[in-house]
Amino acid sequence: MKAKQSQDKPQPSGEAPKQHDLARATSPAGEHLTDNLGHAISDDQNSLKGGVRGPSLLEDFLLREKISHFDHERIPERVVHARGAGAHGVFKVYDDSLSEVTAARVLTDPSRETPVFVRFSTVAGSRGSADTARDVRGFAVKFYTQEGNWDLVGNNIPPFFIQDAIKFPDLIHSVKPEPHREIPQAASAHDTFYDFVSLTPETLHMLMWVMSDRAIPRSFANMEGFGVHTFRLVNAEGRSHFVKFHWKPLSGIHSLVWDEALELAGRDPDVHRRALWDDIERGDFPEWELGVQVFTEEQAAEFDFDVLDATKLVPEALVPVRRVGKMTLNRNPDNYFAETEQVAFMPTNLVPGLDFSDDPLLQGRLFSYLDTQLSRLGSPNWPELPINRPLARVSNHQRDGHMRYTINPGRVAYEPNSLGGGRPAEVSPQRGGFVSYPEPLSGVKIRQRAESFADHYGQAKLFWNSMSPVEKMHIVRAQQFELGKVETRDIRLKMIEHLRGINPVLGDQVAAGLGEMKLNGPLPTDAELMKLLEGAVSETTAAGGVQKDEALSMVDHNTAPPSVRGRKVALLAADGVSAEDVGRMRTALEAQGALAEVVGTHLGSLQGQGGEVMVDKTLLTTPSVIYDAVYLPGGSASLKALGQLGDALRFVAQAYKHGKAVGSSPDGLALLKQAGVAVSAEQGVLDLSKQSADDFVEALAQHRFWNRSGDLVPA
Ligand code: HDD
Repeated sequence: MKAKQSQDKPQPSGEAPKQHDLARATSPAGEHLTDNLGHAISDDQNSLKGGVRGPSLLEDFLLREKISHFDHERIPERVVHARGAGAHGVFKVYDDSLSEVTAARVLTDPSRETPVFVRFSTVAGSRGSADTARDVRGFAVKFYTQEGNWDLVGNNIPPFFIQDAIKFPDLIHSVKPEPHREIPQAASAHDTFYDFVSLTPETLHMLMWVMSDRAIPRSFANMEGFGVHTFRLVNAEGRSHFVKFHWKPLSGIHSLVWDEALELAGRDPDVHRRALWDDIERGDFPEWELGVQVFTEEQAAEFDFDVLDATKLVPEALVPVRRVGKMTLNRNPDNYFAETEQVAFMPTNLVPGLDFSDDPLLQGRLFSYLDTQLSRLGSPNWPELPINRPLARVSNHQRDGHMRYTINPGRVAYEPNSLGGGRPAEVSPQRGGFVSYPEPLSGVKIRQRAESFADHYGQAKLFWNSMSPVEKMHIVRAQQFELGKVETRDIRLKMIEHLRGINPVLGDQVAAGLGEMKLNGPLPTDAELMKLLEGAVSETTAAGGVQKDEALSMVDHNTAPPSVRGRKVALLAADGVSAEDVGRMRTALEAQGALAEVVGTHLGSLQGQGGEVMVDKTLLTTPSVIYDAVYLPGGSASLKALGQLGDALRFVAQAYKHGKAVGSSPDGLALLKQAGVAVSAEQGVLDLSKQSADDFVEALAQHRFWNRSGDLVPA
């Protein structure tokens, strides 16, 4: 069983080297309770007192040790990306075809299986904030290669907000809760963020992404990942190519709708971390293909945008993505703090065959990550922590510091030395010593933005053009929501002008929602708005002549063929449900890799028609927003009982309003009607007396039905 892998440790080192390495530091519960120095404890219930009702004694070393350790068990949370979830896995390249452009063995040796640890995160919220906030997601991958660690510290959005690292503290201060009253948590919808954005138009391209459904992913497994910056690949002859890294999810890119995201923030704020954990425990391992866009400096010089500008992407229509390998996440951490919290990523972690570019945002990051680990983890010895230590041997003359764990024997801690036999010695580039790419440089010392970074609207237009009507509608609604929360009118007005600069219809519709433009009649409904936006396109600039890039849309294009892999379906049931129908639908769904859960009126088992039916969740604890579709299995007593429950009616109505597939046995049609849901196969509402369970599975694979009439959300 694949899922079992999680518990079976330690693994033999040849099979799972990092797992074996971590097992050396893992301490399962022992037989006897002891203090931190191994003294056995006979009573852990009572402190030592002078008389049973008397004061505690200072002498009580057990009390003092326990309380004192507790007092110090928190470390500072990350200044950004504080909330995250991690998993172990492996990466393998498909073949050696990249060896023409890089000497990195991790990218060229198909016989290698490189262990990885991945941490997904939101950016703005604190550790305890909700998973579904509208925000960028961090997508950080640590490859434990034989040549040392390589960290690809990316996001789920390919451009970045700013061009120069010197603006990063300003950007983050603007989006974090406002400092005088610490409001709002994990939200960009407030004055300081839009004040900064409105005065910093280089943010506009990424703002469009953050207003799109990309910023409310369905799950981590349904997100793309991007290295963002242009990096270098360097081959064995020392020749350099530029590269952009991509992660393409094999279960496709899918998002929530905003109303779902808001409800989930209350109903299950851990929804993403829980899904990652559950998928791995079940053996349904999330997978991504690594993609590369490789291009030469000469090609880059021809583009009408600068590849060193992190607010720009390289359209896939201009340089196609080659899928070169696969990453599989197959093991949950054993301890959140020791692994997910203490893991430390740094863009400076590189291996020979890779190098940086001169992107000024990347250049600043090269300083920031090492620096932040010192205050977060408290000592320069953090690379010795099990989750951070490389599989490659560490040997140098760095010594001492807080919590030094390694014991370096001998009298020599300097280089050059003769007393230590000259060891450890430098390694020549031919034998794997890292050399920086000898990029020719010349220039004057200057604080100035390059002219080639000046276009801030061109790629925002490309993104806008590339959206399907429903995706455009969601951007308009998101911007109406966000700016609707901005209290300073002047900031709202500035933002409307920026949005008009991207597309006049976009700007006008947002303006109308904010009461800054009068329309002839009421505000358009979602369906009307989609019609209006269909032809709303803008002439792009700084996009290599590309007007529309299908790869940017989640609806027009996806990273994997439509499938139901990992989708979750609720089967609503009460006593009297048809056990046969439940079994039939479960079989059809599971055959295609989807998951069926019986959501019942109570826990335990239901007295079903034809046998007992076990309940997975109840209507009280589980809302429709946890699921991708809902099915009403047969059994007239069951459906009659459900029809009298507000929770059940709401469940169905809400799934419908969120555009999800709805299926019903003939017995359930009355309940559908009661919930205001009309049967229509094209609109994903299936009557299973006319259609098969497989048709329902196919509808589920379409993910959402945007063709339903009227406003879809809120339910
Ligand atoms: Fe950053 C964390 C991604 C720009 C400074 N960043 C952090 C994490 C991710 C990113 C995924 C969380 C890693 C983890 O899970 O532990 N950051 C990015 C991307 C950027 C970016 C894709 C732009 C392309 N970051 C950026 C800049 C700076 C930083 C310009 C500073 C100059 N980032 C940090 C940091 C963090 C961090 C303060 C906080 C915690 C940490 O590093 O380890 O150093």
